[in-house]
Order: sequence, then structure tokens, then C-alpha cells
Amino acid sequence: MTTTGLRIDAARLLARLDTLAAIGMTAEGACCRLALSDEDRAGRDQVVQWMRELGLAVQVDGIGNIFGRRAGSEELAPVMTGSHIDTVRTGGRYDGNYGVLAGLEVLHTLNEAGLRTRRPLVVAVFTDEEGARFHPDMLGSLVYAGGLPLAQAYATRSIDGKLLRDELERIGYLGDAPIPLYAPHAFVELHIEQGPVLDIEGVTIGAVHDLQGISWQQIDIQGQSNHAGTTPMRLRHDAGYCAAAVGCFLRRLASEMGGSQVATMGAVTLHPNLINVIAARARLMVDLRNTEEPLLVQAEQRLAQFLEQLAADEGVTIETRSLARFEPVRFDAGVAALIARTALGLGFTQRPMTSGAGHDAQMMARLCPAAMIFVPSVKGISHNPAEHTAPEHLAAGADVLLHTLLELAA
Ligand code: HGY
Ligand code: MN
Ligand code: MN
Repeated sequence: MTTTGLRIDAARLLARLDTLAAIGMTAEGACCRLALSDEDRAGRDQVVQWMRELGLAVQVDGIGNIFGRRAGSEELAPVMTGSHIDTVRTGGRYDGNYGVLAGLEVLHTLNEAGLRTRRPLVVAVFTDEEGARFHPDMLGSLVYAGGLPLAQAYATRSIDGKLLRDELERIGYLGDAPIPLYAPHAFVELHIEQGPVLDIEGVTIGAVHDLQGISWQQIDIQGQSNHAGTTPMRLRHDAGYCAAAVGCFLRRLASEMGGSQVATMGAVTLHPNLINVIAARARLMVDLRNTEEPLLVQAEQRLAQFLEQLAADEGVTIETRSLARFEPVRFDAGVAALIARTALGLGFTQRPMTSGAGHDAQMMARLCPAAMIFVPSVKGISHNPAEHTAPEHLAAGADVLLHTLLELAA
């Protein structure tokens, strides 16, 4: 039987996306399943149930990564796909979830067609891809790829003070499968673009050939609390002012450097955070990214110089701690070309792309040939309940995944 005419069942994929989106949904309609939370457990349980219904062999490893395996006609290294189902606090329904559920839809389609691929196919759900609760991001796939020792991952403390290992055990996903469970033959991740390029250009598929570097830092500023009314401006050691100054510097840095440089101060907490008290302390979380490693290093150095000068000028002490640092990743040109060819063969427009976001595929690229498939995000919005991708684009991406995996598993 030829597979040329094979297509996924879009309605079934959309229905699973709706079911998963409802788990951990907030009153504002956001997906909130922070890694290793009760909501994450509920999402995991739902995906495992779907895996079992599809007759997959389900295994969980020591960092809670979940694998659903569909046997091939030969016991060879598997072709893997997958993504994550943990979300940020104000997540959309497609980020991560779409790649996992499209993977399940591909296997469901093969089951219905009675097709057996030569290589086994595996759908992976990686733990804590977002890194929002437990730093760094892509934590589960980083451990899987040998980039972070399991013991160190276990000792990671969340932003709400919990130990990773305790939370993994608490939700029942401290598995015993070895790490790495498979040395894959290849890995392909399907994901929404989360940026505006495909949407603006009216292109359906992105064949992702590289991914930019990421630098996350925690910056602690120690000033001196004092009375907001009685303290002359020249005598202040105001951590609140310093926090604002860092935010303004980051915007200047990105615009001066131009190119792909981006800079974000996504989290700021002041202490004691009261209207009439000059802030004693500020904790900032800063995200720098660039496609070129030397430029990312330059951005980090310029931030460090700014902080040194700010500390001297304002009479505060400033400490920084790296939370995540990943160099830019070049994906496998052969797999990216296969994705482009497959998209064109299915009659879709496509274009080569760089990923602005981090993804599990960047860690899997350390183990095997890997690349990504993007579909458009309407207005480039993501990490926001307004995140949206047109149903026909969701179906197109899943069909490209289906035929890319079939070619790799042949
Ligand atoms: O931070 C990222 O790029 C991804 O959303 N974890
Ligand atoms: Mn994601
Ligand atoms: Mn994300």
C-alpha cells in the first residue's frame, strides 16, 4: 500500500487539543500547567491514557520524560518525535501540546491504515520544557541528552521553593526507565512558530534549520530600605530604581546591537514592595538571545559592565547567577531539507527558518540528526491565551510530520 495519499484526521487532532487545553485552564482561558504541578500531572495522565489506547508501550524515565513507542517491523533505533505539555502561567493551547498530540495523531493514523514502519516510532513528552517553574528551560530533554546530571536536576529548587525530585515523586512520574532510553535514529519536533514570520508572509510550513542561543540570568540587587518621604534623593540606595534602570538598559542594548539580539526582563520582585518604602532588594530575571554566539557573549558582557557601573553609582551591591545558557544550535541539514521537500510534495508553501524560541529538539540534536517543523502563529502571539493557529495549518503541519516520519522510518 502506498502511503502517498495518507493524511491525518484533523478533527481528531483538534478534539485532543481541546481536551488537553481544558486541563489546567484558568478563568482567563489560559493554559496553566506549570512543570510538575497537579495540573501537569493531570495533563500527563491524559496523554498516557491516549498512548495506551493507541497500544503504545509507555515508559517514564528518571526525570519524568514519557515515551510512547510503536513497534517497527525491525528492532532498530527508533525515529522520535515529541515536545512538551508543561506550559507557562499564561500559556496558549498549542505551545508544546501540538507537537505531542500531532505525534499521537500520526501513530493513530498508521494504526488505522494498518501500516507497520521498518523502524519503531516513539512520541516523547519532555519534562519542564518551559523552565518557568524549575530553571533551566528544556530541563527534561537536557538531562536526556546528557547535558545536566540527574542528581543536579533533582536538587533544582523551583521559584516556589520546592525540590524537583520531591515534586516528580509527588505527581507519580519519577520513572525508572534508563536515561537516555533510546539513541534515536532521528528526531523531528513539530511546533507553532510563536513568532510572526510565517503569518506575515502567508507561508504554511517552516523548515527549521537552526535555533538561537539563550542566556538566562537572575540578578539580585541589594540596596537600603528607607523612608520615601524623608530620604533626600542623593542619599538613596534604591533597588527599585536600579531594577528600572536595568530594564531600560536592556531595551537600549537590543536596539543598539540590532540583528537578532533580543533582551527581556520578564520577572521583577521588590522587597518590601510598599509604596512608601525605598526598595531594599530587587530580584530580576533577564533573558538574552542571539543567533550568533559571539554576539550573545557581547550582550552578556555589556550587561555585566552596566551592572558594575550601576552598583558604583547607586551604592548598591549586585549579584548575578546564570539560570540557563545554551549556544545557538544548527539542526541537521538533511532532515531540514526532507521537511521542506515533504511540505512541497504535499502542496504546501514552505520556507527555511531559524527558531527564536528554545525547544527540546535543540537538546535531541546532541544525540542524533534533528530538525523542526513550524506552522504559523496568528500575529506571532504566544505565551498568551490569544495564541492561535488556523485549523488547516494545524492539519498541514501534522501531515508534514506524518510523511517526514514515514520517510525517516522506512
Ligand atoms: O524559553 C523558551 O524559548 C521556551 O519557551 N522554553
Ligand atoms: Mn514550546
Ligand atoms: Mn513555550
